[in-house]
Amino acid sequence: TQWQIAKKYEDIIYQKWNGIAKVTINRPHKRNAFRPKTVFEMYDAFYDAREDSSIGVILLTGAGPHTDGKYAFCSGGDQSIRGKAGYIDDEGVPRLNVLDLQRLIRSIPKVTIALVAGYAIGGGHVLHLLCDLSIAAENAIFGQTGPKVGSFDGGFGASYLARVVGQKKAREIWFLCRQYNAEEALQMGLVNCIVPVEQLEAEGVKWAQEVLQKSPIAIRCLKAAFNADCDGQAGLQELAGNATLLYYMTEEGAEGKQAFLDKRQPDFRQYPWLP
Ligand code: 2NE
Repeated sequence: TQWQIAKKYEDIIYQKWNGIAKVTINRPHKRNAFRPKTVFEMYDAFYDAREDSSIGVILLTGAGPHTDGKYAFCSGGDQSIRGKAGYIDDEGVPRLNVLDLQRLIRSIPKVTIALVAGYAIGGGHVLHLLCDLSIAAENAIFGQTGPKVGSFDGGFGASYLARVVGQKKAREIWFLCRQYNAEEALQMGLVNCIVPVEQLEAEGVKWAQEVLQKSPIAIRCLKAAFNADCDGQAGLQELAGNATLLYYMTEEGAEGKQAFLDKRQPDFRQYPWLP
């Protein structure tokens, strides 16, 4: 792979190659904990990937190993800048902007794949959870810490986790704040496969290339359908948005618009009332 830098950022590395975008959290000295700036940059990169029609798959990963040899995907919110009402940005504003990023990852009509080496902890664990697929390195470690560090994620972090691993396991993960290795994560359906750490990116690229050979509209509708089952009216909006997109692409849909522009009555009689 010959990754090309797509845009320069401070806290992340954003690259593209052959239909794949790669977002790398680049704060290894903090186990890739995110501050508001990190999240704004990730949001910007994911938004760019969403807008770029040549991109079908987005890989999310963490830079590493750090100088101490340890790997991390992401260790959640940067506790050193956590203030009284959120994570403090450069202007002194307290933020929980990772929630915006969560929704974007969830609804982006492309396939997101988390490549997890080392720690996926706290809000970092939720980010991998929200990706469509997760590939773990053998050294991956998963867990939530909220109740230990005075935080919690009662949104996707609780309800979607329970959808993925089941209610009992999700409650265990949050109530006991244990750490789980890659094998345990695979057993509970939290990751799709495990590979040696040196093969992690190659495996992610391989999965991405398989996805890229598939029909973009089929994939986007399936992603929206999987989301709709869990996401209430927001999920239905996503799914219905895809139905509208497909309708616009039909002659029948175009006739309505054309008739308006032509200042005539629309002629829908040529289109069948299918069974
Ligand atoms: C990730 C973990 C388990 C790694 O442990 P270990 O022993 O391998 O590393 P160590 O020494 O703890 O960390 C290395 C350096 O990274 C910093 C540490 O402070 C340390 O810095 P120095 O002492 O070398 O200067 N570091 C690691 N994680 C950090 C973090 N999240 N914020 C700031 N600095 C961090 C271990 O480090 C750990 O448990 N980290 C904390 C995990 C955590 O509790 N994250 C926050 C959860 S809450 C959250 O993310 C959240 C939410 O619940 C709701 C909304 C939004 C966010």
